[in-house]
Amino acid sequence: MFRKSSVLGLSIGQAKEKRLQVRVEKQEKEQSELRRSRRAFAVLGVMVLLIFTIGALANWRSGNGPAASATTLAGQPAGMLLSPPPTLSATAPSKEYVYAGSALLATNEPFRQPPDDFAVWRPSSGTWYVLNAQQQWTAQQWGTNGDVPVPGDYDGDGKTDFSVFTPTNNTWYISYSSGGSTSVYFATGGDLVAPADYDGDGKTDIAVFRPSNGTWYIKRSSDGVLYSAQFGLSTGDTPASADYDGDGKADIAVWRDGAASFYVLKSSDGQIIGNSIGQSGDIPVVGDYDGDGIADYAVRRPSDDTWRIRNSSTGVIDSIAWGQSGDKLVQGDYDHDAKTDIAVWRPSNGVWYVRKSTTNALYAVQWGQLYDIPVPAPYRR
Ligand SMILES: [Ca+2]
Ligand SMILES: [Ca+2]
Ligand SMILES: [Ca+2]
Ligand SMILES: [Ca+2]
Repeated sequence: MFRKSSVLGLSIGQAKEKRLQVRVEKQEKEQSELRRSRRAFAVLGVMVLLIFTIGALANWRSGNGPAASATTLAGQPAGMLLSPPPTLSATAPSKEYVYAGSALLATNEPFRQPPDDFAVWRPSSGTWYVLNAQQQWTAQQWGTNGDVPVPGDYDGDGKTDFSVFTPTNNTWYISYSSGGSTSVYFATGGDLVAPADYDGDGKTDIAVFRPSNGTWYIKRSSDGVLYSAQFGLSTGDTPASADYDGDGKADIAVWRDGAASFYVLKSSDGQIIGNSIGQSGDIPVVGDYDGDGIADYAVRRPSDDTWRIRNSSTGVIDSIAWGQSGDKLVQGDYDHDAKTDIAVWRPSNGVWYVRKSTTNALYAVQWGQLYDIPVPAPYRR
């Protein structure tokens, strides 16, 4: 040992040290191999995950993509109910009911809707201008001249998304407030856009009413399935979707001008109800004016600028003159009391005239200019 070590020119101590060094080097080599194999495993894992994600995305795209819905939509014949009504979700009701014995005393909304922001969309530049209650404003370009603004909360994050519908190619373009965007081919020429949350999942559903066959086509956000229902006439009916039965789902509904009536297909039980109010020539201005969570039938008469609102909680019709000829109707909850406020926007001076439901007093705000399109909603930017 000594000699060998001597031959190598090493002392015993040096030899021990050398052996130790070799051992350490060997351990290091093993550890480095282990690290390499772990790295390889990690890379492999990431690749597998990536492949799955791409696959899932591809599936999602093919399941929800424009082509799929376009084909189905174009292929829908006119007629009666073309597919079964949406199934009621098993989720809890959106309200708390307060009882005294069997008598319903009140309903408490656990999640109060955010207030509507003053907002306009400028066709010339495709820009959205939003002014919130704190007088802070924001602007975002989305859409081009000729588009129809279709604001809604399509991603369900509680913030309205800047969105437009392009009639020339029947495509919806949505800029999600949560990030990203999408385009969906959904409609044919002559369709009237009617986005609302029909399946009650908190996300706005892309939807149209087709006057030519009196049929509604709804792309349900909850499962991406196309739902269609024949409801309405080819002439004189205007979409008036809202939640009239208070189950948290928008109901398919029309305002029939010739009959001066609203017709509603209730989401809760599939029953059809009719309700006459006002007269032919009136404009529907549905909203929850009494704040009971149920949409109120309401119309505004251009000839006398009077709003006629049937309060769902009492059945009483309020008649209130508000605005003047040429004003755009922009009812919404601007004072944040969960009650819709009567409101108009005047194109000539860009002023919003709001009748606050809290005090019935006028609240006027200048926001927007001639040729803008008012698009009030809770953008929360
Ligand atoms: Ca949103
Ligand atoms: Ca929905
Ligand atoms: Ca409903
Ligand atoms: Ca209000």
